[in-house]
Amino acid sequence: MTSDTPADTFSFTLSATDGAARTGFVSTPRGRIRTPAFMPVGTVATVKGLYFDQVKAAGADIVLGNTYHLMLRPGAERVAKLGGLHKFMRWDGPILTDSGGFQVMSLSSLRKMTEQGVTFRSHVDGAYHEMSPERSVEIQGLLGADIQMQLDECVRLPCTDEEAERAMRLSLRWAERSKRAFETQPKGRALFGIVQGGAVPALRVESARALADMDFPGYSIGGLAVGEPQEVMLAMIETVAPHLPTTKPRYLMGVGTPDDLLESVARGIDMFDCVMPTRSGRHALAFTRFGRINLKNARHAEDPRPLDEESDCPALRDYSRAYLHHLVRCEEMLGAMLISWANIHYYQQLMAGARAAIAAGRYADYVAETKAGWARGDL
Ligand code: PRF
Repeated sequence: MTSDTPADTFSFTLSATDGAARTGFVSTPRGRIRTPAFMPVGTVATVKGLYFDQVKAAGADIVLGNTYHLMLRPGAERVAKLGGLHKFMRWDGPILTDSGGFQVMSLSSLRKMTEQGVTFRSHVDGAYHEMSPERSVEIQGLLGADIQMQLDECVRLPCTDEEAERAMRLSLRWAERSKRAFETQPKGRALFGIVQGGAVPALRVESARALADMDFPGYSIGGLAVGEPQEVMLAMIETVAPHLPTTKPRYLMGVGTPDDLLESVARGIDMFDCVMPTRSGRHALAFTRFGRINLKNARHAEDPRPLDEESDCPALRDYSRAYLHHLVRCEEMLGAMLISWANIHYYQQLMAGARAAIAAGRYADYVAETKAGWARGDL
């Protein structure tokens, strides 16, 4: 097989490690995902404010979709009838879908969790819905997702040890059921198990080991970045990573800031997703080599400089800060679009730099240099 022949199976190849940091690629029938990877979030079949051409040109190999949102609108059966999510939204690379467990927790009202699954009221129209591990996998299959997530229960932190243990054990039972439900899907797709266990190291270890025994093609770490300080999140990653097989990708769900990404890569994480670059883009906050720049701020009103004149992204290179500030002040949609584009590009650059640095055995230097750039600012 030559390097550009699509794989017909799902696999993970490590090319280099540097301390606990790893670089390599995930192969799927729809293409390769270079790791460490940042996956832009396309909740309702759109990375908000960007064309998929821009997402791809920024360097993203994979995007994320959400079972919860897409089951409510436009509905999984409808997407399947229209030829699947890739065709529907015109993205031909790999797609990862989240299972819905986390979104039910954060968005719906009147949730009821039972052994069977979760019933909830839609945040869109208040209608009642049911989701079981089997139905979540069925929906992800109808969407045609290349990488799918088991249904899990994520609890906010802080929580009691009892609560963390109950949700972790339920998630393990749901992992088994999800895996069985996934068996009928086409070859080349992958289902990941999700580590839970709150901020309790023993529960995290037990969860990781039990999932590793079930032999998933990849492992997600859930239940973090849900209210705890960064140091707790990083400590949990350090606790969990040694219990996951080194030969499988590790995905830290819903994380994070550029700093979270660098620190998590240093502890062995391969994949990330987060709404932060696009959500912040809609709130006028740009992530750059020089740190965060809030374009609402009046100090930008007469600044003719672009966000980063050395970037190869037009959003960073070609538009003045004064113009971006003006668009934001006028609440013009182009402002949100340009800043979201700049942020997606910056996140991809950050991961490209991490991959190169790990391959060169200089990841610690890369982290130090990148953070020095944020601290120095651009003034
Ligand atoms: N579980 C699932 N999706 C998630 C999370 C989780 O715990 C998180 C937590 N950061 C984000 N997205 N299924």
